[in-house]
Amino acid sequence: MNVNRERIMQRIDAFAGFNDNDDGGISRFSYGRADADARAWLMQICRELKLQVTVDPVGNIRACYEGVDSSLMPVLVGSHIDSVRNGGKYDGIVGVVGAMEVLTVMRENNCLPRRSVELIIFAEEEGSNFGTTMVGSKTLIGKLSADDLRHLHTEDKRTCLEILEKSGLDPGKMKDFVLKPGDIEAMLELHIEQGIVLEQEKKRLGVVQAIAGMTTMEVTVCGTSNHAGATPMYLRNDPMSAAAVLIEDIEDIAANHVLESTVATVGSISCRPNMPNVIPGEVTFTIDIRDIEQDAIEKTVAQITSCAEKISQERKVMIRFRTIGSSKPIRLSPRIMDTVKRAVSSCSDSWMVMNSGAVHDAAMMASITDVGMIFVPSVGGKSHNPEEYTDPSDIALGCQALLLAVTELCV
Ligand code: HGY
Ligand code: MN
Ligand code: MN
Repeated sequence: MNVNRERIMQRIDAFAGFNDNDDGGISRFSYGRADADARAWLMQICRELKLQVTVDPVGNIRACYEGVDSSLMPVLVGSHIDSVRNGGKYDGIVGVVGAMEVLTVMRENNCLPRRSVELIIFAEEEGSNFGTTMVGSKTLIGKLSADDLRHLHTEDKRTCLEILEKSGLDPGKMKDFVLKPGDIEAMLELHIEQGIVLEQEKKRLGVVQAIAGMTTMEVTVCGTSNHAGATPMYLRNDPMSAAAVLIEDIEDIAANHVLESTVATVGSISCRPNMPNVIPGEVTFTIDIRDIEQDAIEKTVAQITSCAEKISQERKVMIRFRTIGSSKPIRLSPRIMDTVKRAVSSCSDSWMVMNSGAVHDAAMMASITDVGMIFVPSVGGKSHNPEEYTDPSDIALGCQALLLAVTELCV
């Protein structure tokens, strides 16, 4: 059986058409208009493939290709369709279209797998609405409860519950959908690497062995708001300058004082009252800390908070931290890695075993089943921006490897 490269690229381009943005990149937040249109289009194709489509109370989609023996647990294959703001057209979508292609080819060949194969689309993987990544998969495995969702809100204070209910979803019913160990045979996710390793190593496919963990924190620096012109420098408790010093320390800690694999990013910042002629009263920013080793993440947090204490005393500002979300690093299942290695080696000898610096829903699903991931190269290592690009021949190769891996697991 072979995947159809032209159909794969047509579907990737079709998803790019579902976009709430008109300035170059893709913005398709879960529960938004473009997301709703993309989901409707995807579910239509699933119905045409005679798959049984279900949407759970937080918006995860599952489309089942019935297996012969219903007593066997299914194999899941999929990814996410939501995006960051002004992102690229391949993040998540390559895995979704890859999974669609697997089920399409199976249907075209009248496959009768022993186990059912389910396409799965996770809602709110990017966390673009609420700042917490992987909300769909975290609720699916019971890591987030309906009650936890009550505390999630958008920048303009719309609550997660409000947004889900507006989309016709009822997260209170999620407990009937939570998956536990033994419910699923395995899960596979094809994804763009979003880094530069495959390109540097001149490899076309990656077999993922570990996925980084992450801690996302919100930092609030409180000082004294005052007149920008009449307040002499020696009389200021300026939270913006204090934040600037701390942000520089954050970069230095991650770059030089933990592990080579440690990364930390200040990706969003705001201040109040946010006026050119007013010394701010308060500055708030986020830190996204990641590593393959959990103790490196904890060490980074500890060093950042001790720098903050020093700055707080020297500059007479108050600095407080709030953890917005976290996920531990995971090692992927050796059993599934072997399946993936067999699949990729049948497609090409240009492959390597590697880590993922990005987080993925597969990392959440690893707590209830064995997971495997296949990477395809990101040109220039670019992702989460409109220049994100992967060569169609690499995408088709990744889809072919995914087809072979799924076939091995479900027959
Ligand atoms: O942030 C990430 O690693 C993923 O793209 N959500
Ligand atoms: Mn992704
Ligand atoms: Mn992403």
